[in-house]
Amino acid sequence: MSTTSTPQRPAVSRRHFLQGAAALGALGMAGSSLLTKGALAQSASKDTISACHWGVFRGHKEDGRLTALTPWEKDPFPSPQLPGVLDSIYSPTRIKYPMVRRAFLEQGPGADPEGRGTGDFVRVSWEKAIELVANELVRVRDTYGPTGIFGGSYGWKSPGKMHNCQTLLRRLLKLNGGFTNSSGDYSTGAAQVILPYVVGSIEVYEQCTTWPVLAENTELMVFWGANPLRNSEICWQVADHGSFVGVDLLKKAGTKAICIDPVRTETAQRLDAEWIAPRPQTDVAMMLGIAHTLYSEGLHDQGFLDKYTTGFDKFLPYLTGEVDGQPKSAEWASAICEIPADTIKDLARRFASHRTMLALGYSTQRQHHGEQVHWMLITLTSMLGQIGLPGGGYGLSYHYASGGAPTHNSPILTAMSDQPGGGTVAVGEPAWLAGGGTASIPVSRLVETLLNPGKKMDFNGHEIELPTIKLAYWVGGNPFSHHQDRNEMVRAWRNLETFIVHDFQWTATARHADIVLPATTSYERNDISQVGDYALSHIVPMKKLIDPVFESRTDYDIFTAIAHKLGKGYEYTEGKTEMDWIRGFYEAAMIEARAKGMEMPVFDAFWDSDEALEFPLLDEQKNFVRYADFRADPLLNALGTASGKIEIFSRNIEKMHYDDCPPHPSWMEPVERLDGPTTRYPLHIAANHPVKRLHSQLCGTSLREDYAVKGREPCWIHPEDAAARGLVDGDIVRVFNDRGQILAGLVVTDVIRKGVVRINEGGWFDPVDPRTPGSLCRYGDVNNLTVGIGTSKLAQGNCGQTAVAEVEKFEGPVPEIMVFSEPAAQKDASKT
Ligand SMILES: Nc1nc2c(c(=O)[nH]1)N[C@H]1C(S)=C(S)[C@@H](COP(=O)(O)OP(=O)(O)OC[C@H]3O[C@@H](n4cnc5c(=O)[nH]c(N)nc54)[C@H](O)[C@@H]3O)O[C@H]1N2
Ligand SMILES: Nc1nc2c(c(=O)[nH]1)N[C@H]1C(S)=C(S)[C@@H](COP(=O)(O)OP(=O)(O)OC[C@H]3O[C@@H](n4cnc5c(=O)[nH]c(N)nc54)[C@H](O)[C@@H]3O)O[C@H]1N2
Ligand SMILES: [Mo]
Repeated sequence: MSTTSTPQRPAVSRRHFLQGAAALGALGMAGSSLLTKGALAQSASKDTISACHWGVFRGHKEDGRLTALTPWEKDPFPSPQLPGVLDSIYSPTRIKYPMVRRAFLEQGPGADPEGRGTGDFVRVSWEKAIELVANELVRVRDTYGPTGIFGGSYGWKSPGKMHNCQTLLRRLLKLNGGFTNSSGDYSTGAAQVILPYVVGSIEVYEQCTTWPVLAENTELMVFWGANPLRNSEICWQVADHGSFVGVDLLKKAGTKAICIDPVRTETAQRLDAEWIAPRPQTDVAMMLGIAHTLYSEGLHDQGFLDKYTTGFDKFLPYLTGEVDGQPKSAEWASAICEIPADTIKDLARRFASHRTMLALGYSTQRQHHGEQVHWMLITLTSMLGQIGLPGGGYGLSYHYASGGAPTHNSPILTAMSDQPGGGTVAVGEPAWLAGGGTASIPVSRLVETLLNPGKKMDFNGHEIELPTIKLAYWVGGNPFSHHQDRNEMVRAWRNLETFIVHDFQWTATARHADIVLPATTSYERNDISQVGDYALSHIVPMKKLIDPVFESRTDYDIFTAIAHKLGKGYEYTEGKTEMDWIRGFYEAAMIEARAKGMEMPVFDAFWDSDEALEFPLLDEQKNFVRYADFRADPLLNALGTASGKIEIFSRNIEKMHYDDCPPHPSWMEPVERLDGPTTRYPLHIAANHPVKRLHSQLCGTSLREDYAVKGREPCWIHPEDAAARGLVDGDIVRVFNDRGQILAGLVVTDVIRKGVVRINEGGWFDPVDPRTPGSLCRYGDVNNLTVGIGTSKLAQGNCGQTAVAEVEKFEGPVPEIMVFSEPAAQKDASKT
């Protein structure tokens, strides 16, 4: 069984961190105090500070009820989603009480699994709920072994070092003897597995050359499927919105921008970028066409390739067509991506003749054969030879969590370990990396596992045996939103005997659970975090703003109660309260700060100040250039690859002999794509990340009124595609393929490429008949349409951006949406 895991969101690489520390000493900042007495006194009258993925804010309370969230004074671009955050606390979709599915309660585990999602719940007491959960954890462990329990529980749980519900879950499951874990994530599942072979690190979450350096040096900024002005609205920790500042710097500098994307994005519009819209999923072909032009016109940098890379000689016969008779010329690429050959050649010449930064997003690897795109981009930029120069090369996180916002010189807050008795651990090295589970599967292969227990699966050079899973326990994630091929998933879920969920929202996942436990939001408990995944500019108190609403409890309290029931209460808590843990994380940071020559205020002063604690920004970090050190000395600063260089050909991958992941970047047809050779439907579905949501979060709030069309999830379509189908703006349409069907509300717009429709991920799944897989989704969950296969045998990532479908006008009576209210049976159910 492979235990390969990859960290989800490392903040800064260790190397940068040490550089920062050294620089600080040089600046003679030793002993400087970070929070003055004046600053503490001044803030006494302000509303309470708190924070979440969307940023720092202050909560205003009247009569015990939160009435407003005001953006933090220091947030340069506060998120327009904040009103939705407030609404999520009190919305009709809030889970109020512990609930159990009636068939499960009356007939036991595994009863009537087809009835999941029908909303037939019974309200139970907390005591009863805790007992049911504890009994199930013991029963399934004793019957099937610990791997019968799935605790992978992926998703965007709230930030906060204390109430990390996934750590809390794994801590409990470890005390119960173990569990099946998951590795990787849905964001960069393909790239994070292949890039260690190419550049020696997962790279996708590494800091990029900073925005100020770009503004000063970059002549051509290419946003390749990358949209900072939407995707950096949030962070995995607390959003700093530094990418918005960065894009403004480019705007002021007048930097020329190109957007390669089926959508003319917010970023493209803000920068008046040239818009190039290839067929989705054909980017590798287009990059090959550019690379071929560079080579055939002698524009490539052979010196860079010789000094800093290996394997170009093995890739070249593929590029020129020597091995397969097909030169990967601009003309060849044009036939695949539908961008004129002249445009492709022109791009090659402009890239080579300017200081060019290629910013690549994640969507292009969330596709069948998604491993190839990042590899090919790095190959292309290696040929351009600008990697490590100020403003040149490539960046893989300019669009994400404000990558490129300069990193402040701060200590890293520790967090609770998922190893009972393990104390605290450094963030960026999650405990589940070291501890793992008893077994582990690639995160997006759960449905495959449920359908094929015992099957052998290829994964990253290993063969893993898929475990038999009978109980899934989900906290802080929404698999009935995030996973692909919803109907296959609904069928697979029937193999579970028990499904337990904590959430504060009646998501489709909660609706499909057997036991639902109401968690608090972050705003009903205390916690602590850092601002900016890359910026790390402040340590911020995430203060409790109101008491828990209805019967909700913190995940920590819920798990503590279960641990007590299992006779492991003390092991679980180590005798510590919420505030004990938070104080501990802060005080560990104090020690680290002191070692770096900075004096942080004592915890009580920090906590009572209602302020975020700011850390200094050093010139060296402000002017950070990715790979400058590697470029300066490739021997001393060798990469973590087998050769220490960028690998355009990988012997390690070659040894795996995978038919769907060759040893150098290659164009391979995905299972389906727009105008593909075997594709049965005429429109590509771009399942992008939503503007006014975080995935499915806030879909149940008043924010929906800003974007829903006749109450449905919007479906953007090009005017010509609409006209060809007799459709007009505002129509309710049915979008369908062989896998599923959804309703959506039509938005006719020319900011989308012809042949592509856009339906954002995260719309709540609302099947007309939950007992019948394939039933119409009334609201518009796009994952009814996407494919459920893995990207390749190498990474087994998800393919959330692989889907084709057809759109037609919906005829007949429009079904009422049910998913934004409580499950009906709740109201008349009596307490047991
Ligand atoms: N087709 C397609 N599918 C996709 C994508 C795509 O691009 N296209 N994107 C993929 C990507 S990149 C991702 S990251 C995933 C996102 O998938 P998820 O992260 O699963 O999506 P969220 O909607 O953020 O779900 C988080 C859930 O956790 C709950 N929650 C938050 N805080 C807490 C807490 O403290 N305690 C408890 N108990 N619950 C809490 C929220 O209410 C919410 O229901 O989706 C993936 N799916
Ligand atoms: N507001 C908001 N921000 C978010 C999130 C959110 O839910 N809401 N989610 C966060 C998370 S978890 C993640 S992982 C990141 C995701 O970051 P990404 O995966 O980069 O985001 P996407 O929106 O899926 O896609 C980015 C762009 O790629 C384009 N695109 C799609 N397919 C193709 C293609 O085949 N080729 C090309 N060239 N372009 C294509 C899309 O049109 C879109 O403009 O975003 C994060 N930021
Ligand atoms: Mo993600």
